Amino acid sequence: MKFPSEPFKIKVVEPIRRTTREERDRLLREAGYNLFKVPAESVYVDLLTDSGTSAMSDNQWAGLMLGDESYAGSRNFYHFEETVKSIFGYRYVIPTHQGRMAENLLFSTVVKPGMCVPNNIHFDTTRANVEHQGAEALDVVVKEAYDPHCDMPFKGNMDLVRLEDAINRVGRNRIPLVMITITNNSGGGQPVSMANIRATSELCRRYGIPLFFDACRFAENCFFIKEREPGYQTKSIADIARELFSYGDGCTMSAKKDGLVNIGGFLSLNNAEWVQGITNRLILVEGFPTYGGLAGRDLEAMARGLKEVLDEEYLEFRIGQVRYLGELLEQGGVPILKPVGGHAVYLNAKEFLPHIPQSQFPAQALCVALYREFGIRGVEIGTVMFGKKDPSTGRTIHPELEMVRLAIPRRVYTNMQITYVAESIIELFRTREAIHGLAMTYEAPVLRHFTARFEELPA
Ligand code: P71
Repeated sequence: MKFPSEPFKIKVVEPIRRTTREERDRLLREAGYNLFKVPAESVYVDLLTDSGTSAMSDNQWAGLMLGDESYAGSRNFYHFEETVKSIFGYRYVIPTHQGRMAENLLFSTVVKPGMCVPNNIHFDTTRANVEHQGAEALDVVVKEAYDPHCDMPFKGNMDLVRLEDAINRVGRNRIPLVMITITNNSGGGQPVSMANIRATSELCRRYGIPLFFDACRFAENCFFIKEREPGYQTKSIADIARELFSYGDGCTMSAKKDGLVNIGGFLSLNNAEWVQGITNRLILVEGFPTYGGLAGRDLEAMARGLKEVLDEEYLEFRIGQVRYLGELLEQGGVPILKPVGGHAVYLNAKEFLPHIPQSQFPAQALCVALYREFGIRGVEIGTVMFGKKDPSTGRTIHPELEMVRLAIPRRVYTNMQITYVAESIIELFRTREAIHGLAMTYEAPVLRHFTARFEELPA
């Protein structure tokens, strides 16, 4: 295995600043050991998220200059609409400023209190938007998704037995739609197979329940299908996408991922009645239906990005770069979540820092150490983000997985910078005994990971 060579050359450079360990130590103290509070300019390699952090191509930048900023009927909207229809195949296209607005518009129109929406694993914003309607967000992914060592090709698959049980338990009238997240972000960026999507679709159609995709990373999912699923090796990514979406009735998308833009999203679907309700709400909270909270130039960049992301040379580089980081880490003995997904490598903090109990936030401690020693920023996905308080005892219930996600922005970092990340983490692994646990000194009542503060515990 080698690094796939970059299928682009660099035309514009954005300088990044190296900081000293002393400076980073001070910034960490000021931030209460919360990486969300560290200024991005003091980060050398920023792997906090792959969302909205892509580098646009010269073709996309050129498109910005062709933005038509008319209030109604901008030409960029028609280009965007035609592009989305040609890839996804649904009748109506509704632009939004990002993914969670597409979710909000859909769920506020079709989800009622007491209902249930099954998904392989709901992403945070999707879960929050379902629950905001007074409904249950039910995760029905295959059980292997929760085992960090289980290496299988389509670990994002829906568990069809659990899905059918849920339909029978809840009743089909209380399930307004079923969703599939491609790739399954919360399970490690794992893909869903075409066979599983087809079978889910058949099950949903048998019960008369619409099927929707959370399509943020659809091109990466299609690339895995081409690579791993028999019968797809000679098909184009566009053909695979067309087949995949033909099994559903609509999708939500944050174009900040596979749309290769810094802002943008959309909702696309076939149901005319739903579109009417969604459009009315769109006008109230987001904007007129031909711009939906975006500038004309943003729509143009998104249309061009959605075409570029289907390019196989790009995807081979993209998936290959993420995978190679995983392989370098494995060769160095670093415990990671297997297999490596499409957009990120996850460090297994429980195994990386076995001397730190989960009550002392090992994944957060690992994030802190990675930034302090090497200027690299990852994100904690563990007790800080998902720990819950037992309402009767007040004690924390720890999540099963304690991870640090290293999400790779698209087309942003060179293979040499990725090598620096791998070497740094391997070095940190060698000296892991020196890393101490943390105590939380402040937490907000909801979404505490964004604003929590910590103190370092003595050795
Ligand atoms: C990621 C994000 C961005 C994020 C959002 C919230 C907290 C921290 C980071 C966003 C997703 C996603 C999926 C599968 C919908 C959204 C929302 N992911 N579905 O992974 O991964 O999209 O941010 O455009 O509203 O860092 P939006």
